[in-house]
Amino acid sequence: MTAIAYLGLGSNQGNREENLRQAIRRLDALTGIRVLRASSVYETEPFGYVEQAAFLNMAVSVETDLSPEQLLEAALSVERELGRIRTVRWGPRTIDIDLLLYGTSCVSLEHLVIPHPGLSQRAFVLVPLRDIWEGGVLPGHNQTIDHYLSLLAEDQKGVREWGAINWEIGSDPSGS
Ligand code: PH2
Ligand code: MG
Ligand code: MG
Repeated sequence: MTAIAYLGLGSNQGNREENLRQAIRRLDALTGIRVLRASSVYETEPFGYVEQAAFLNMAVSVETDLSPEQLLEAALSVERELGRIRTVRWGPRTIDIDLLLYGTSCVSLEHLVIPHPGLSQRAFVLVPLRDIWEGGVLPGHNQTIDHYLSLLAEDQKGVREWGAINWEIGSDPSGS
């Protein structure tokens, strides 16, 4: 059984663009994960803990044979490979990979909730997701992305289109 899942990526430390690019390439290289589409990249004001640098945020869709828990573990392994060190909650990070959606499934475990519980309140997640999400209606909530975005009209001003990442193309001296 394969599923289509959506991941949210964010970086506000180091070479933010390269961190996103490496994260996508490494996810795609893992057995059982194939990256399908990548959203535009957005530069976003920090949310929650505001005394930190601006983020680059984006979303990707993947086709996966992994279970939700295996996919979460895969995302955390890529975070670790890219040198993420967890200090302040919601604080600066080289890379954050969040599991946003897994097909039309709802998951409610202590360490994993899908759809991602912050999704509907965060313009920096919703705006990139809107670029690539085919589903349209949030599982378990029956609301559209546009509905949530209409409630966040003000917050969207902190989300500016920044560019695109060519994660499939280009030479990579480290060979990864
Ligand atoms: N991630 C957080 C906390 N705050 N703010 C922005 N703009 N983008 C993020 O990805 C982000 C954040 C915790 O995961
Ligand atoms: Mg996050
Ligand atoms: Mg996270």
